[in-house]
Amino acid sequence: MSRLVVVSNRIGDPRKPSAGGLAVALGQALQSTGGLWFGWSGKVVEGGTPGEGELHLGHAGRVQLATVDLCSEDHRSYYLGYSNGVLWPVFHYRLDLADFDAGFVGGYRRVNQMFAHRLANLLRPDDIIWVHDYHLIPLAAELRAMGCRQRIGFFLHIPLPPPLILAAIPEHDWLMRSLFAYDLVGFQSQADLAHFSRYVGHEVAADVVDDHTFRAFGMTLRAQALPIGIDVDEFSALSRSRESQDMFRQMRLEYARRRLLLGVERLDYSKGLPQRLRAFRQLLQNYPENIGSATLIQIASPSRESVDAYANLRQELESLSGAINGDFGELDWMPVRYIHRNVARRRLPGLYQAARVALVTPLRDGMNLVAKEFVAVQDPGDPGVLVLSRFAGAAEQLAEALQVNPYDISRTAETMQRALQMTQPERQERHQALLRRIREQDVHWWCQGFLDALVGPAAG
Ligand code: GDG
Repeated sequence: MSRLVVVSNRIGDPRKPSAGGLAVALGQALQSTGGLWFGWSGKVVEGGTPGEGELHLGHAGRVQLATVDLCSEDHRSYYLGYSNGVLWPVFHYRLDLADFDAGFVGGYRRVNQMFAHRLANLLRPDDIIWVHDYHLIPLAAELRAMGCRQRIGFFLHIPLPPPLILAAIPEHDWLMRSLFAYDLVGFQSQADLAHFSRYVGHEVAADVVDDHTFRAFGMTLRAQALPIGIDVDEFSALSRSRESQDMFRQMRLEYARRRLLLGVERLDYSKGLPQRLRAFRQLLQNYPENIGSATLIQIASPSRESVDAYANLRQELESLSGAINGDFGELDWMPVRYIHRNVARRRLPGLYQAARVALVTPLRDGMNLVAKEFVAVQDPGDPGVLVLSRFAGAAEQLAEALQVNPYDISRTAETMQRALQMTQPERQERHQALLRRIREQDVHWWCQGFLDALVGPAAG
């Protein structure tokens, strides 16, 4: 059997429960083939030489781990600058937040070249290579330039925007051409795949052989929409842990007379947090029966704090939640509990179970796993309600959620009210359908589906 090689910007230790479903699923696939996981070590070396990170080799069970350090200049240009200052905002439709500083792309390319060099020395001829996410788009092209002929697949975890938004990136043609060095490219949703098809059809006049096969630059690429899932059993098992149950009991006790609405995400401008807080304020204004009762717990775990847009967002959220509490709060009730800290993964299921409504209302999201985690741990007899943005990739699969346009503040408030008032039979019916879908299309289905497509017949 071929060995699986996974390449991602950050690598996780698949043996740690804190690793999360993706690391666990990839870890299982890697364990079964005695595979290799390659990526950035997470270490930034002050004053090191650009493009010359040190390689470290280690093991996690049967999985070989290979990590590379970044010097501060590479971290600045490849990670903060191009990946998170250009690709992340543009791919989330936020041209206004993109910093097209010409210097960043050089660092992005240099680090991809360095990763390719370090990785190429570790490869075997029959390896299957699976590259993850926007940090590493040109990796296969760099590997091919060095003579690597292995099967290489790429999965984009974030959305792919429509062609005219993509075309705002000065290097868009180079990036998209780089994708043709892969044998298979996976997207989260049909919408992303449609954008890709339109881009290559119009911008590079690719020969669109069929819905999944594209020919350009003398290369043929297969592309597929394959929505990522969660490990439902692993996450349900986590809900039975002592920490999770303690959390659930504590929240139920503390909020016995209240109704909890919950948001959990990294603090990121793609997640629609200010809009959500405004909609919650309208809920209190328009439906005053919620005053003294509805409580929004918003966990916004720290993320990319050295990128300016994130610091501004943090200020905006602090000021919005402070204003709502000031305007509506009472001595024994605060409407918003805004927590800018990470919550231990083992406690999350208990929090999800205590919530009557989950608010998953990103402005744009590749998939959104929080929506699926919430569904996974609800009590089927008395489940909570999922309010989901139509702009999350998950909306294509989770049609039975209450879907909203997060830019439409008053309709979102109305939907929050509808969620709070939903009858038990309707909640049960919707939850049953959602649970079935996330079970059928879980993370193992996703992982196997991608690998089967990658090792299937060559595109030529
Ligand atoms: C990218 C794409 C796509 C959140 N806060 C805490 C915490 N989390 C965990 C959640 C969930 C994960 O982080 C977040 O995953 P999402 O999918 O919601 O969002 P991104 O981080 O933006 O992920 C996204 C995903 O990649 C996978 O392809 O779905 O669209 O943007 O698992 O539970 N975990 C802990 N404490 C927190 O405070 N422990």
